[in-house]
Amino acid sequence: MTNSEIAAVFEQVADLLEFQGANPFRVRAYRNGARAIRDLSEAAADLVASTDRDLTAIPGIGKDLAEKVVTLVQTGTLPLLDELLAQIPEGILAILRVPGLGPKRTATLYRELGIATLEQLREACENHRVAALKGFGAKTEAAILRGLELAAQADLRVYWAEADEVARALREHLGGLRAIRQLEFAGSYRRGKDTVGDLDILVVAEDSHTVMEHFAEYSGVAEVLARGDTKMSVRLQSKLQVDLRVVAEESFGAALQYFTGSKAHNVVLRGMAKARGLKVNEYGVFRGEDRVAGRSEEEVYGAVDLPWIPPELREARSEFDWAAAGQLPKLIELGDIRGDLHTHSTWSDGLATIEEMAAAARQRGYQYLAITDHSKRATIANGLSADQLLRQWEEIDQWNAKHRGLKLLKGVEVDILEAGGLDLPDDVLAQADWVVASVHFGQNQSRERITARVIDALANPYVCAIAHPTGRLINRRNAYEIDLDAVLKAARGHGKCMELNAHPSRLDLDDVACAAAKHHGVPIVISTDAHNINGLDAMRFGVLQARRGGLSKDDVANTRPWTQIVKLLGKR
Ligand code: DGT
Ligand code: CA
Ligand code: CA
Ligand code: ZN
Repeated sequence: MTNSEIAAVFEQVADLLEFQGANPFRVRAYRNGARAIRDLSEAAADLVASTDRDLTAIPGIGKDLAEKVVTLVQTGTLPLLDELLAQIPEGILAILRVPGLGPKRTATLYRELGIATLEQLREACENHRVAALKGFGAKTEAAILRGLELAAQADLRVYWAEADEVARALREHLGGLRAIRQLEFAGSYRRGKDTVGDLDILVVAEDSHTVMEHFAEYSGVAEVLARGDTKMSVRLQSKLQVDLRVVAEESFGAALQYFTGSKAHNVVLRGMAKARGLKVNEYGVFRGEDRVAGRSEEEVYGAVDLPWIPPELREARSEFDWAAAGQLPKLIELGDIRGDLHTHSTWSDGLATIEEMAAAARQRGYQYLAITDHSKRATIANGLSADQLLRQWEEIDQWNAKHRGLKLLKGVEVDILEAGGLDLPDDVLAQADWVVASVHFGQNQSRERITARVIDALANPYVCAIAHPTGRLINRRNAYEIDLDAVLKAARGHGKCMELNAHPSRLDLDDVACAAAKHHGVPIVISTDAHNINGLDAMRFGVLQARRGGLSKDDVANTRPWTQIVKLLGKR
């Protein structure tokens, strides 16, 4: 079982317990456990297999959860989950996954209206019986209908990070085969798209039969969907489909280019080739019958007088213009990042202490780390009052006095209140090194209201960046209504940054919005929003999205030393 699968089981247990009205602390333990496992940098299954490692050493994993991880890894199932599933109508599970409908509301719908299937839910919304329920209303009802749509799409695509987990495991599995001479992943996964529909693998091999046999033996394969001479498709237990193609060595570059896509990018490339009297397909570039290119991607692009284009840019946006003008950006790399400016500790809803987070940041070679715990409005996240925050900052001062190399920044993630304004007074914010502001409440307000709240926050002299600026949760919640163009202009005017939240479920701002920020001259700050040590490793997902937005090192604030960021913000 992969970490994502284990985490999904814990999330499901938490949902079902909450649906039943179980003790909130017990529910929370499972949610924290899910987060801890999802953020692990190594496979939980490997930890279980090794004799000298203790799962309870992972913050958020106590003795009970550790045992459950072992059970899951060893048997693939969890008795507690089976028990819960037996007690609850089957359709409830699907309802629980509908964006905007938490376990509490699902329980109300079941109790009051007897809703136990998605179909019943849709019907009740369409007949406005949901709006009539106490605590629901017309807006919520409309949101549930939108959620039903989103849920239907969400079943089809996984987070890039999940696809990456599978891709790595498959690469390891196939890598052991001597018959394979070259292997690359193509498709949306190679382009670093935030979600992936299926995985596409290309191999050059001495003998395709052996490769296919070995592919089918991968332990995660649930079903072989199709098998031909050169192509094979399987469905994994996780439901993800994987296509494997065996190609000739002299066609490898052409096939890699073709199957990396995007389709829109390939259409443009084919058009350019045609204008030169050439034909491009997955076998090569041809003039008449003659193959003039195909072994490498460089050859293929070279045939139409273009430099090689990084896969992340291949979306038929600006990449061909840039390439033709010799102005492809030098894309940012993970190694350019010098610090993380949005993280949590045990002071609010994090699972690691300030000291532990600091040690982890040093291990990652960072120069600075901002601890940005929640402000008090975020009650469910154990948000801090002004007094608590000032005490925390004293502790940070003391830490800095004792350590060299890493600078810990006194930060806060301050809530932008529903009625406008910030959750902390200016005289407190003034004492922080770094302030991110975020909308957690009032997300259903009108576009005008939310935009005005965010622009007001940008105007506050102590706010440095807006965190996860659109509030989207991939596959689970649409972005709230916000005029991003107006927000970016305001950010530019006030000399502020915008966050690219690197968490795989957020990636907010997304690639297109990052490009827009660059266009407006607004620096992006890539932050992990880590709630535990391993959460810091999400940085690479953020960097990947930034690359898709065409960002270079200079476009990203936290590639600079801290003193330069201070200058950038015009702070003293
Ligand atoms: P996904 O899997 O939905 O996340 O997205 P992709 O981009 O990986 O799409 P997929 O797996 O259907 O195909 C992989 C690539 O192969 C795609 O990006 C471009 C290329 N390709 C596949 N089918 C066609 C086609 O009918 N025409 C063209 N021009 N290219 C295609
Ligand atoms: Ca694909
Ligand atoms: Ca495919
Ligand atoms: Zn946060």
